[in-house]
Amino acid sequence: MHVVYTPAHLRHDPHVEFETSTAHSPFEHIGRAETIRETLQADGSFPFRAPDEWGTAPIEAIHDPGLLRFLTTAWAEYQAANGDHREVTPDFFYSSDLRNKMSPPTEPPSINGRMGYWCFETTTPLTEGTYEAARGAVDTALTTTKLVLDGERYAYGLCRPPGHHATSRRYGGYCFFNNAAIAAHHVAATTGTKVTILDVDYHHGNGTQEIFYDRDDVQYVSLHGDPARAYPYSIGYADETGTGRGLGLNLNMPMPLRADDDTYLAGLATACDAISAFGPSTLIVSLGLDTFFTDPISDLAVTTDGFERCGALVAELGLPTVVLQEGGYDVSALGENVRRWLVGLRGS
Ligand code: Q9C
Ligand code: ZN
Repeated sequence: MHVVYTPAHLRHDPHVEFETSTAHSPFEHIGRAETIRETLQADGSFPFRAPDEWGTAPIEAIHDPGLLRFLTTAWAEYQAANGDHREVTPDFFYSSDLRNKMSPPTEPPSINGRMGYWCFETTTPLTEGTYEAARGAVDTALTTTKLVLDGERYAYGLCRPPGHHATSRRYGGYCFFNNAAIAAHHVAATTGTKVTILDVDYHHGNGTQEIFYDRDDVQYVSLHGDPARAYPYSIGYADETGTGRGLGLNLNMPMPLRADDDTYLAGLATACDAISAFGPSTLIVSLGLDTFFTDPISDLAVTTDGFERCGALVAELGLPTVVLQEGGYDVSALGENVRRWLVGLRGS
């Protein structure tokens, strides 16, 4: 199984995250991807390659061109307007409720206003090289996808920053471009076949759900901490099943507090039944390891052995499978947890 990796992710290097009313060192940092790289390289059975360059067209197929335009220049524009800041976070968020009974909000002219127009929360700082890193993660996702379209059974893209919280028009949740959504659309658009995104990150992939909610060519299936208690709070409930042509093709499976391996795997088996019923040509896995029992920001209780069982259960679908990295914040265990999930998938 090939691993696609680029050091471009090192350019997204936040030192501060505003979360739970404190400024602290970020949970999402360069050490995450580096420990995964080191663990998979040390294993010796995962050949590495760099991504190809895909340009911006695949991003604009999913995201508002305004979001792309904003992210190319926002960090530099912020410096020019506000003086030197190592990293940049909005201090104002647009809400359509602010303009109740009026025309909907449009992109404001000032950089401070635009920060809050394109971003939806406070934990996702822009640093000097964030845009290049986010482009590298998209290139990684697309190159991993191409390996599978060209005939490899499995491939793993070490995407960082992650992607599944990024909506068609907003960034947040450590995510800038939705790597998995861009990959899924690429498969659907270039092959004319159906695709499933199976999202096993602890957090609901609100961005991916939003992007495909009305489409009948991409199914979204997610297991995640119940949004009644877990980020992103406002989305991810079981009664969100799709709309229009997409009705019935969005499956949310909120998980109870401290769900263990057996509970989680029972949910995953149900998810796999729904995937088989849809009959996709290709599976894209949004792989988060933040369901781990010692993850610092999550509350499920999956173990390292459980991750290998998850990979093996997904392999039983018998589908060409693109695995893309999302979250996972217990850095001491992250590399081994990814490795064991992939070992389970490939069967040895
Ligand atoms: N107090 C991913 O795993 N912070 N993103 C949650 C809870 C943001 C997670 C705050 C979590 C984003 C890709
Ligand atoms: Zn997550």
